[in-house]
Amino acid sequence: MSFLASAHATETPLLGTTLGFGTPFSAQLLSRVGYHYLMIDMEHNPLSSREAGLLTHAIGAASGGKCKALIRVPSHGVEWIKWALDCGSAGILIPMVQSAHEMEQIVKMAVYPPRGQRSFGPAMAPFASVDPSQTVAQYLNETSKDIAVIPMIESSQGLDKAEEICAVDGVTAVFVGPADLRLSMGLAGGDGSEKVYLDALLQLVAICKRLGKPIGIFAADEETCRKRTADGFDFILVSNASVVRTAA
Ligand code: 3PY
Ligand code: MG
Repeated sequence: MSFLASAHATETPLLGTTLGFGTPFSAQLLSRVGYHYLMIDMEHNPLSSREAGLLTHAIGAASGGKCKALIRVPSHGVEWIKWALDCGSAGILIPMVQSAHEMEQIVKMAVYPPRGQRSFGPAMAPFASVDPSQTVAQYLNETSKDIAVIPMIESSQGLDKAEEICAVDGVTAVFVGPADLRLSMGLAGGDGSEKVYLDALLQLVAICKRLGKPIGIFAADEETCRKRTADGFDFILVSNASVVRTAA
């Protein structure tokens, strides 16, 4: 069971923020301020897989495993999914998933047989663990079964197909990309109070509650974070830029 399952069982969402810098020091610092997870964002930052691996290991070591590393891959390509998982991350976010068929393909790449076709080679993965005795065999037989595979619903098309996408066996949680979702609905900005948008969010929350899967979303500031908590989101990703802006 992925670490996000605990979020689903409580009223208080798990909180995380994004990491877009390749410096392990920023990962170490942020992993100790109380976030439940950090999202290493390879989609909107030119981070290499090597950097994502170093950041993943830095987060685990600096937080003693309390803070989990999720990696947002830049596309659905098998190489990104393989590298993001092989470095030992606790899960992957996959942008712009728009059909159950796409999701089935992603699960195949992310999960070992018999369910999927993930290729074997997690030599780096045990080093993401805080347990120094963790072996590749343990990773294969235990840890890899708890990995979070998280499609992002962030388009009108994804919204239309959300029920089928979220229901795919192997999807452990779901994440909403509000900015892209709004763009595809003809709306500007990362948040808003238009009925069509709020209805879409509640529809996605209802689907995930029905399926028993945690659902997360971006929130640019504290007020949005509170609104999305009230809407029933289980994990929230606070934008790092807004944290820095608030602090400045
Ligand atoms: C979205 O809101 O669409 C995002 O993916 C933000 O990076
Ligand atoms: Mg997006």
